[in-house]
Amino acid sequence: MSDKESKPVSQQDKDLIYSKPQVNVADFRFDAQVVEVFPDMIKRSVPGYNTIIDTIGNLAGRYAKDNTNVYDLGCSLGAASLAMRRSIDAKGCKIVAIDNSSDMVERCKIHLNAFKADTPCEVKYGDILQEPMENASVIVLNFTLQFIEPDKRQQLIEKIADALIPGGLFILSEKIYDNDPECRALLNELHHDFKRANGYSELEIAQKRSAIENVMKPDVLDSHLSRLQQAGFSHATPWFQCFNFFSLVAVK
Ligand code: GEK
Repeated sequence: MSDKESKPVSQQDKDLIYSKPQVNVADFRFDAQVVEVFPDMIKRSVPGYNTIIDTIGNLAGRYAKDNTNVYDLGCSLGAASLAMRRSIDAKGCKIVAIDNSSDMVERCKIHLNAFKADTPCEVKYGDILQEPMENASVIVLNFTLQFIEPDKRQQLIEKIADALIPGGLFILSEKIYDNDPECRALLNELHHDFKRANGYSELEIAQKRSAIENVMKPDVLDSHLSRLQQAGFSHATPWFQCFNFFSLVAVK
């Protein structure tokens, strides 16, 4: 294991990926360079990220049932899996964390193996559209759906609904797009102020925006709610929103 791999998350590198001018800003990818700075990047870019991770842990403690699976879809470095593993006390429960970036998966395994826990966690390299899911009491999709092709999103939500046991919990967090141009501009400005306050320069904000715009396609809140309804979730409510970032819970 290299020095970098053994560093605690809190001491990992600062995100400087877009700090120098780039002639052509390439589309954003979850590659080795991003893995190095990911904990810093996501905390300084997503308002409420720590609150959302802590609450995912709390919710998993409440909803995880004995002898079921808990899925973390698009797990990145496993922050949600770690939070859930800390609070699940159901017996015979297993966490399955899946990501289609091999760099993320390798580092995620190191993070999860750094702590001992009673609940096993399997980290899998794979596409969440293809990987099997079954007998789930909790499924987490924390800022991942926005990276799935829009025409595959309904099919994924239906797959999640099918995999959940009755009473099972789905947690969905996303950046959202406001249809109203005035509100959209305001929420974007507030988000950019948040990034400025966290030390990102105008250049970093602008270059990251152009890197991500072809890759991440946010939906309006109503699309999320109607997808869930169509997939048969009987209860759904947003529990968190800060600017254009929100998280909801849905119960099957
Ligand atoms: C967290 N949930 O820290 N199959 C599997 N993984 C995918 C797919 C796919 N089809 N598409 C994208 N990903 C994490 C944060 S980040 C969000 C999630 C962000 C993965 C992708 O490789 C990346 O690791 C993750 O989804 C999205 O709680 O960085 O804004």
